[in-house]
Amino acid sequence: MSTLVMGILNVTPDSFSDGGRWDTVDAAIARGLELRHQGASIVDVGGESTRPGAGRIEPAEEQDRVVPVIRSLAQEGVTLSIDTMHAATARAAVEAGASIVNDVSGGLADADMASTVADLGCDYVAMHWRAHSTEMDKADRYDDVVQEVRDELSQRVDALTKAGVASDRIVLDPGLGFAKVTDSNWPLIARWQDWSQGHRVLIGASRKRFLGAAIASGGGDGADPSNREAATTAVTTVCALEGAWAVRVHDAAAARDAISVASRLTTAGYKAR
Ligand code: PMM
Repeated sequence: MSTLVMGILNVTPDSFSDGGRWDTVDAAIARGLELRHQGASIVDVGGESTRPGAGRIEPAEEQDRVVPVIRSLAQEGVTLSIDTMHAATARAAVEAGASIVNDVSGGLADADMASTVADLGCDYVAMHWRAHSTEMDKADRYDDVVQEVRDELSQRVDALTKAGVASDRIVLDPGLGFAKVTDSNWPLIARWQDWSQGHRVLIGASRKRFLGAAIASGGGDGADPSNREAATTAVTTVCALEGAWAVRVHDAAAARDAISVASRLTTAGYKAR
């Protein structure tokens, strides 16, 4: 099956790349429909920013932001994931029509998450995570980043399955940019089969800082996240060639086109490792 596009819909005033753009319900619904039109098979709705240094918000405020948007987009037939670390928000979102819980903490931030997801019986994205946004850059300390991410994700899978989440419901994500400032990110993209342990894989590289650093090393201007789209699309192409389940992106049309190119190459005989 070809790689899916997960379009990012941050209903937040302060996300690093698109904060404040879709923070009214009507603007968010219009953006969700636009993402679908541009090729997103899934729209990922988030109400709490996880950009480096961001503070937490209460679940009630988060739900006020995301639930009306999810309810309306679900009525339009859009497949939705809820980007949350709060079990209560995961439940409210699934009850409003979301079918995937996307938890950047892999269940570490809320002790009720695993049992809630088991009860909901939905797909669950467990992302590699070490610390909240105010602390995460300091947690970029690895002897062997691929092995450590593999081990830490494996512990999350064990905890989730013990709580009753079906193993085939769990999607793994390396958490690019989370406790990974620049160089730690690349081996996780280059060698994702070495940490994914047979699970479906989601990669979220879109417009992140480590791409800015790569762009600068090639003489480009990567300081502004909006200049990182071509680099994002390059990562999407590799992910699609290598058979990732989905990519989480801001520009759904660019990802859709990159996946179409990868699919032609695969048909023409390109061999993934
Ligand atoms: N990155 C962000 C937010 N949520 N979820 C998953 N599964 N993977 C990611 O890499 C990820 C995420 C931060 O990016 P944003 O502020 O552009 O949403």
